[in-house]
Amino acid sequence: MTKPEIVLVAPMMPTVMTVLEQRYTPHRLYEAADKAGFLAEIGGSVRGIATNGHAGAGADLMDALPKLEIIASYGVGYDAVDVPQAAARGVVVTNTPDVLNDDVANLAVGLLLAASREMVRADRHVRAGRWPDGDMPLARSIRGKPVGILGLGRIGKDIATKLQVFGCDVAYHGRHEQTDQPYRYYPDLVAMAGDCEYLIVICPATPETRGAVNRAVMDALGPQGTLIHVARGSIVDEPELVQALSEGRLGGAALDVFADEPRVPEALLSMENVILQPHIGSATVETRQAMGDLVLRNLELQFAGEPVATPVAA
Ligand code: 8YV
Repeated sequence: MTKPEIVLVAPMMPTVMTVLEQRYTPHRLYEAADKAGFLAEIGGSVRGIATNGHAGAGADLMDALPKLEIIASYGVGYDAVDVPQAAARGVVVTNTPDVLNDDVANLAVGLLLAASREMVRADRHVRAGRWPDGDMPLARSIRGKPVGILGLGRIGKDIATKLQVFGCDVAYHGRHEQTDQPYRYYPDLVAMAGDCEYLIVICPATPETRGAVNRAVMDALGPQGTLIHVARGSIVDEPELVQALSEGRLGGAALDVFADEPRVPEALLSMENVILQPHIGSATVETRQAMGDLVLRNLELQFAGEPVATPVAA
């Protein structure tokens, strides 16, 4: 039997790629210099796309693949996939929910701890040989501190559970109150930010959440407040963030995601009160393997004519 043909928009980890190569005929779009020419050559027989949360899949790519059945994305956020276009063509879209909750939540909590204890600044203090000249200023404890979570979804709930172990006072904002959750709900994001010392952003990127963390939210969080961002760059107004930090209207930030990755605003690079990460929320061997396994499972089910495991709602 001939193997189904797949377009790979971005690579996955090597163990996943090995299985993919055994089962399918992969076409590596990310290696092609002339992408349009490459697609014109192989596009006619391709039945699937494997992509990731960053690269996604747009209508142009779908246009080049008339036999396309499935877009399997290696990530939970699917804002870079044109889901309405896929739905209009009867193309199934899948993502990798749940399997990455633990590690993304760990990064968010790790950033909160690192920011509150100034761990990155302390590391620089030691490396620069400044310790013999004096101790670091005292940092702040997180016990009892109000932490607001923007987006109490799967990962947000995991973050909240973990923060309870540290004794934080957890609140959340989202579209709806979740009455089965023990945390305080704020229908208004600015009001929550005003009452919190830390704001953790972990909601999906949608047209509604674009720029949701704006100047008013940052000013409400204030000079004693820290923004922790592990969702998508588009949710935070990045130029406003840079300005709020440089003017001292916002106390600090710990950022894993940016508006134009892998580019990071120059001004952030020299700020002592900012921690920068290169979008590594799900980047562990175990989680990336689990994400890859789910991509493989969805492709397998689709080509077996069965319902996929984790479809995205159109
Ligand atoms: C990945 C992510 O960075 O799941 C997401 O939405 O942002 C991440 O897990 C990405 O999709 C993998 O390349």
